[in-house]
Parts: sequence; structure tokens; C-alpha cells
Amino acid sequence: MIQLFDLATKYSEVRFSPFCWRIKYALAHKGLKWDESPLSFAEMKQLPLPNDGKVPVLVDGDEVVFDSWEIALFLDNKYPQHVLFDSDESRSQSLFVKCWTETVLHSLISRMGILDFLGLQKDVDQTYFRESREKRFGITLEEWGSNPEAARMDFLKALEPLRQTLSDQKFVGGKSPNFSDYIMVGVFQWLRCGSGLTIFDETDHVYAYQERLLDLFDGLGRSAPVYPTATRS
Ligand SMILES: N[C@@H](CCC(=O)N[C@@H](CS)C(=O)NCC(=O)O)C(=O)O
Repeated sequence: MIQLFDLATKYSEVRFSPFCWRIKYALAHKGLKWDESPLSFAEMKQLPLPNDGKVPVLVDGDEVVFDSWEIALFLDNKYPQHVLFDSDESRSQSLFVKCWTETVLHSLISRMGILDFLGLQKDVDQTYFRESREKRFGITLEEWGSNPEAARMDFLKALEPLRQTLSDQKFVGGKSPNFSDYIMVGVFQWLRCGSGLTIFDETDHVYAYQERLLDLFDGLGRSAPVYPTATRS
């Protein structure tokens, strides 16, 4: 069975890593089953080798693959059924979606939800999470997350190219989803599972798109427990 190393939180069932959600959808897209091994930040040294100290890491037999993009390429190569990228062009376009989300959307998400993400960390991870993120942002987490509503407005504005695309087609991949859509699932699940925030107006095309993605694969995303309604383990 494929093993997926994911990010643990203080709630045994809550998983909010955007990079890991990409891979869960990619595996489901291919009809593959997997076991999840959640690790907290303090436990990353238990990751199989090779790794870059981050999740996701995927173990398939004696092969170990790290980095969500590399894992997607590996899966398409090893399991050619139900491709994630149906051409070189679609892979190149997904690379753009990956870079756009990571450079534009992810920092807005962290400005919206950083204090919830901190609250999700196990006690043992609190100091590491705070220190590593404060070093990255150059200010305290409280300062970084001081205006979540302004960040939400910026986030909704940044989604405009996606919104316009979705007025013409159901998925970024066109009529059916491809890896670009699973990159977007990561964005949505990070917020849905990792924070108590309401982001979208229900009339927004992006909201309807999120709902479509949550319904895929028997509600894989929708059935995931969310913070802060989960019970601490
Ligand atoms: N480029 C990597 C990024 C993975 C990543 O940043 N994962 C986070 C969890 S969402 C992590 O493991 N961080 C470890 C740390 O910050 O120490 C990928 O796409 O897989």
C-alpha cells in the first residue's frame, strides 16, 4: 500500500497541509489507495530518506518521493491511467498554477489564518512554528495576521483570473479536473480544515467551484474534519 506522510495537528483527524491535499486528490484521481502517516513538525526527522524535511513524502514499495510536484510527476509516470497531465502543455500550465498559488495566494492565506494555524499546532510545535514563521515574515505572527479581513479582500481579488476562467468552464483542467485543480484544492482545504474563517459569498463562481471539488471522489475533501469544531485528541 502507498504510504503518504502528512502534516499532523493537535487534532488527530485534522489535516490542513495544502501540499498534502494536492497529493490525496492526485491519488484518488488515479483510483489508488493509500495509508496516511501524520507527523508533526517536531517529528519530521522520522521521514524516510530522501526528504527535504517537509511533507508530503510518498513511499511506494522501495521508492521514496518528496515534494508535491515531483510526486505528481512520479504518479503519472508510474500509473499512467487517469493522467494528471494529459500533455506537456497541460503540465506546463499546471506549473504556472503551482507558482501562482505559492507566490500570490499562499501568503494571503497565511495573513488570514495564521493565528488559527498556530492554534492547531501541538504544544511541542508551538515555539518552532512561531519562530520559523516570524523569521520568514520579519514581524510577529500577531502583526502578520492583524487584519484578516483586508487579506480576505486581497485574496478574493487575486482569484479574479480563476473566477473569470470558471465562468466559461467547470475546472481549470477544462471539462474535467486535472492536477491544476488539485493544487486549488490544497488552497481551499488549507483554509477550510485549518481555520474557522468563512471566505466566500455563495454566489461567487469560485465558491461553486470549491463545492464541485469537495464533492469529487465521494466527498474526499468535504468529509475531512475541520478546525475548530474538531475534538482535541
Ligand atoms: N515544496 C514542497 C513544500 C512542502 C511544505 O512546505 N510542506 C510543509 C507543510 S504544509 C512542511 O512540511 N513544512 C515543514 C517546516 O516548515 O518545517 C512541496 O510542494 O511538497
